[in-house]
Amino acid sequence: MSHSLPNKPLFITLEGGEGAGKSTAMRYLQQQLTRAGIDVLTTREPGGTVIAEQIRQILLQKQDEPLTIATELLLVFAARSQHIAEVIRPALARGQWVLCDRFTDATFAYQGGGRGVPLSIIATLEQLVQQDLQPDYTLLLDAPPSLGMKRIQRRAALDRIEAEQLAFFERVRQAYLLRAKQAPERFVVINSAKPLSEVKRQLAALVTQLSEKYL
Ligand code: Z5A
Repeated sequence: MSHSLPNKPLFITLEGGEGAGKSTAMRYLQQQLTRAGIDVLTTREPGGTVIAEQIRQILLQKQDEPLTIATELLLVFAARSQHIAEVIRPALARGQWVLCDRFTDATFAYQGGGRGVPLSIIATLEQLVQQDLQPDYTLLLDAPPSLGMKRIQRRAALDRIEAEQLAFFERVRQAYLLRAKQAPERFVVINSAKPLSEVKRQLAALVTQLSEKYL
């Protein structure tokens, strides 16, 4: 565990493939952090503001006109720019911790690993849109894509990205794992193929560690 100062509100992101359990983990973490007396704001990407949620619709809806890879990449960062300006920075400035379901690691994983966009291009857009803003911690919920897909197949319909082939999600997973390896001080990797009770046990331990360190 790294870097940030005590009493500084933390910016924590959750990442992982489809059905890895991010939303479930986020609800649980929010509960635990609130119980520890921390004022926490939860949000998600793409989305989190009115305009960013409109962009999310374009990104996820299946439409007759295919989105080019460049359009997808630019839309993801356009939504992020709104989200940072309207939600993330103001919350941190007010002293709230921010829990965000996906952030720029998702762009490196999906647009980089999945679609093959050169990582240097993503890094340039990251610099433009985020400047000095980086997550303090990133929880990577990691599970084989076949398991995640099985978990979400109970849903009514898959969105535009969920409808990709398994090989795409394998590349996404490997890109996430590489990011985690490259920044071990920021990433906490949780094996989310394990039963939910075990995942929650690890999340609770993390909350204890964070509150001891930062409160
Ligand atoms: N995207 C992108 O391409 N580039 C970017 O920069 C960004 C995003 C930011 C929207 O993501 C899409 O945007 C996403 C990437 C792309 N791709 N797609 N599609 P999203 O986060 O809104 O949607 P998602 O990834 O599809 O999330 P999800 O399907 O909701 O998955 P989840 O939140 O990780 O899973 P969950 O809802 O918590 O759990 C799924 C089910 O599994 C549920 O029934 C749980 O009860 C169950 N579950 C969870 N954990 C367990 C364990 N441990 N054991 C057993 N069962 C479990």
